[in-house]
Amino acid sequence: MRIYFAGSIRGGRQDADVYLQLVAELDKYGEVLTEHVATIGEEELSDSEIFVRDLEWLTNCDAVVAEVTTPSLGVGYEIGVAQSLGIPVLCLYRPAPQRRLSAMLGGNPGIRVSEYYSVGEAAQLLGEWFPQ
Ligand code: 6IA
Repeated sequence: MRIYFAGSIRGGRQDADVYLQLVAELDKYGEVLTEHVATIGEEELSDSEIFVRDLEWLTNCDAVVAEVTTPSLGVGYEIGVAQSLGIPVLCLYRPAPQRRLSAMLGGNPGIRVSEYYSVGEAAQLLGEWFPQ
């Protein structure tokens, strides 16, 4: 199982710690193609090299797991591409009083959006979503 993990980079890194823990969970289900989303430091790649590399991974993955609590243009784009290719998408979202998830995800019947409040809960959701 090749898993594309999507999480905010330029949209804001406040959930980077959560991404790290989710990637550790995802490792149980297959190969995580995009571990750098959790660990990212400065990369030497240009934006166009990043785009080409990530699109290559995205178009060749078996499943997309996106952490969508921190809004990110890149993550939204990746979800749209995956959906149009028929790749299963699971979005993980932590609700909070001061934010609302985009209707493009929350109202989208073609993807799964699951709410969670702790990484333990997210781990359980992943266990239910991935085929045994
Ligand atoms: O719009 P965002 O930057 O928040 O988009 C984040 C999403 O786009 C992630 O799920 C990644 O798959 C992809 N992405 C965006 N920027 C990069 C990147 N930048 N490296 C890898 N994937 C990326 C490297 C530069 C960084 C050191 C700031």
